[in-house]
Amino acid sequence: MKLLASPASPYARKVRVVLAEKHIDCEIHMVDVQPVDNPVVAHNPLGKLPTLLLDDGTAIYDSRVIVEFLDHVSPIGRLIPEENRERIAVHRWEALADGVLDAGALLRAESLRPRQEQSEAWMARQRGKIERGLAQMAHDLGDHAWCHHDRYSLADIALGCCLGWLEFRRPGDVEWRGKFAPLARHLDKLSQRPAFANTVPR
Ligand SMILES: N[C@@H](CCC(=O)N[C@@H](CS)C(=O)NCC(=O)O)C(=O)O
Repeated sequence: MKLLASPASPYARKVRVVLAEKHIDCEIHMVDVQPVDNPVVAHNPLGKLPTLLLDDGTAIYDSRVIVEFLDHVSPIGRLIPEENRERIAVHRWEALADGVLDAGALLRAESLRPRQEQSEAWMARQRGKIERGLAQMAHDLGDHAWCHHDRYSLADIALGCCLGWLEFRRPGDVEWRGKFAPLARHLDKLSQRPAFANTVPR
């Protein structure tokens, strides 16, 4: 298996953390997706990272599909529960964390455009999604040890990758550490895990 990734991508980091936590061997190729004819397009029409290439040539995307696949590749340290409501609860965390990232990426892209072309209304819309998403996750996490019930799961990994990227890119200078203490505490705790420490975005 080969994973096409980039050192800064939070979605690819989610997959890299899952690979490490589950001790799955996989070659990781860092690719630049900025050029129009980048090497990902040959495997994924969307040209996005992460893309996982299986040994038979099958390409799997996006990150949510890849992590679901990987969790079944090895029974070691299951990260997604089997039971329907439990599984959906973990995927809901993931959808929220990824959704905050999506809004963060849009906010960042807009802020990199020439000042006179930037839409304040569009940026405020994305900022609202980020702030509401973080508020919901901080409320749900509260003073619990883990996002979902009493064990480490994909929900924690998705949240950690989301917060790590916010800290790295600071889209729109959204100040979240002071405002959402449970999230700051959780990121600090997750950062101690080798799977997170070895994949810090850069
Ligand atoms: N929903 C996708 C998002 C993937 C994504 O947007 N990846 C970015 C890198 S962080 C990318 O490849 N962007 C290149 C592009 O959109 O052309 C996932 O979870 O995998």
